[in-house]
Amino acid sequence: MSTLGAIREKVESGQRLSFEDGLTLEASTDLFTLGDMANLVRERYNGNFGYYNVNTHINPTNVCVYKCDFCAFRADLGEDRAYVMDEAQIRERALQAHGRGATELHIVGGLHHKLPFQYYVDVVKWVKDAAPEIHVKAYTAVEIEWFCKIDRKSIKEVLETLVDAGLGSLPGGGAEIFHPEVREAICGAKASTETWLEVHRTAHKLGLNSNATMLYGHIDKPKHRIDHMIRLRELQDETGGFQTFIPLAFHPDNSRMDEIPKPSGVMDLKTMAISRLMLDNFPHIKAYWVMLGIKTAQVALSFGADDIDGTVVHEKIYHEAGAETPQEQSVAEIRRLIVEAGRVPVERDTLYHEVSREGSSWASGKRIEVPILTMSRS
Ligand code: V47
Repeated sequence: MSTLGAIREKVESGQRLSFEDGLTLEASTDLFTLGDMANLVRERYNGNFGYYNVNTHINPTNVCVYKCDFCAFRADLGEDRAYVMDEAQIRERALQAHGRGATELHIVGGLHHKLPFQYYVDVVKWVKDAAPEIHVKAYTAVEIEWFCKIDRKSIKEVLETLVDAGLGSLPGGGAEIFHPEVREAICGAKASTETWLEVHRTAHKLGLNSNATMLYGHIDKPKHRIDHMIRLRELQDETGGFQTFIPLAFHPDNSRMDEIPKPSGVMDLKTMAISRLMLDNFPHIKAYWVMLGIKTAQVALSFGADDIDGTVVHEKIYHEAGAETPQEQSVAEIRRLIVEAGRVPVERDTLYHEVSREGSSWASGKRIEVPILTMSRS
């Protein structure tokens, strides 16, 4: 077993941490040391910047063929709370987002038993037609696999069709926990680990960037989380296409795992710090305020995170699962929280270009350069 002292030496000299190092970090209760090491890496990669964006979510349908144990959002066909957004609603949401200055629409939803792939393609087209400047970050790898199944197409063909419709990048959802001991227990029916990774590999080869997530704080154990991060790190070594890692804290309410307590504040900050330390080739680590709560997200800016996501508006997946955060944060409030945490607020677009705003319009400027160091593999 490695020691925290030996790990600090590795971190300071930019050496890659091993699986065993990850377990040592997980076993430690020395939160300040973990945070301090993560902060070193965070500042090495992102200086003093604290990124945010102006975005909105659209969940086009909550009807889903799968019944993942952790999900409080899904509905069955014919259930009272089941819905499918139509063209007018999607266009209205895109126009509303545009009117509020959003640079990004985050679109994810259920895998509807009856909707054809064309509906999901049209959703992207309707948004781009209504608000051409908006970046569409849409459809998790799980949805992409579903589209392959219902339309008998390869991953590459599905992604190319969506790119032609206006898709800009892939969000990181659906990753949950890759280790089979956990994946099979909580969401065994949906896209396998290999498929999730293959979708992102294919997207990166097509020149699309994507994010990655990890759903923690349910039946997962330290070895599962470290294994998850190492699988992502290996794919990132291969493709370099991931932008941001987002550890997602499990919200139990209204799910089939509602007997499990929410992860604690210590676990949230530890997981953030360990993510920053293990994922040495990911440019960004996001503290998604919707699920962490705005107070923990703010503190996380000193525990490895450099980004707190966006204004959000219309979030359903967490709010159905008991998130008590508001639906929306104003830009002024996000900036205030970042400044108070001692960071310099930078509005970014989805691909980490700095956004400059003059009057009511916005323009993406230069890509924010992140000095990814070559890690020594020892
Ligand atoms: O894959 C579902 C998670 C994810 C619950 O890419 C739950 O920028 C906790 O991936 N408790 C979707 N988590 C959200 C997502 C995301 C969020 C923010 C930013 C980005 C990005 C991606 O939400 C799902 C699942 O892991 N989830 N139900 C729940 N009860």
